[in-house]
Amino acid sequence: MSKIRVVKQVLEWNDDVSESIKSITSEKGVTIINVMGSPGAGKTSLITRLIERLGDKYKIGVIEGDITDTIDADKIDKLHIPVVQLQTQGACHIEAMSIEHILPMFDLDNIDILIVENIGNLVCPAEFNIGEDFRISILSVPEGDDKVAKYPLMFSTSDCVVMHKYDMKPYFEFDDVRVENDTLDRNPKAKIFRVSSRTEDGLKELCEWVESKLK
Ligand SMILES: Nc1nc2c(ncn2[C@@H]2O[C@H](COP(=O)(O)OP(=O)(O)O)[C@@H](O)[C@H]2O)c(=O)[nH]1
Ligand SMILES: [Mg+2]
Ligand SMILES: [Zn+2]
Repeated sequence: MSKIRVVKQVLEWNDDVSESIKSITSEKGVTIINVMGSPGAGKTSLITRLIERLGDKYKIGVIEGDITDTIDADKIDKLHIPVVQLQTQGACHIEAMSIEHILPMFDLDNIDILIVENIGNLVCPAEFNIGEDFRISILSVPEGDDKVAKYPLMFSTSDCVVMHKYDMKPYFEFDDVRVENDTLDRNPKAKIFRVSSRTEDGLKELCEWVESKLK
């Protein structure tokens, strides 16, 4: 019988680090939310709205994941929220090791919710647990109603799917029922919200759901 030790690169030790982040945040009562979606789906806009609506009641911190620059972190900083910009320098997803490294930069005794804006990408961010308590995936109306079927992993591993920019629906052939069915077929427990960060429709319901998921 073979005694060769086998280690599966990255994903296996990524999960170990993810679990160690979870034990730290459990002790500190911090809820980590992993926000994923394409570039331009409205991740930063939605996070801003969540901060506006929940920021009086909860202490919120943000990790902004981007390939380069501090454009999104600058926006969050204006809200007077503790924020760290993670620059992946080309990598197209966030790994748990980066979150583990950044976590001590926050005063976790004074954070209830840590929101992570993942790299804009519908593919590999979904493959990496980052110590999150739950995942919100955003699919905006202009991206098209076939994206759950074409990029199933992200939507099937998310606790919540936001159909975003819902104010744009009259201008696109976007079948919201198809998105809902494509999601629920793969992920029957997913919560689905139709939201506009512009008109703020649907935000109240989303915020109530987020609150129900906090530690
Ligand atoms: N019509 C409409 N535009 C939105 C909405 N949310 C965001 N946007 C716009 O979409 C663009 C990308 O938003 P951003 O939040 O930067 O997306 P991110 O790249 O996913 O973080 C910006 O021009 C926003 O003003 C929305 O609910 N409705
Ligand atoms: Mg952004
Ligand atoms: Zn990637």
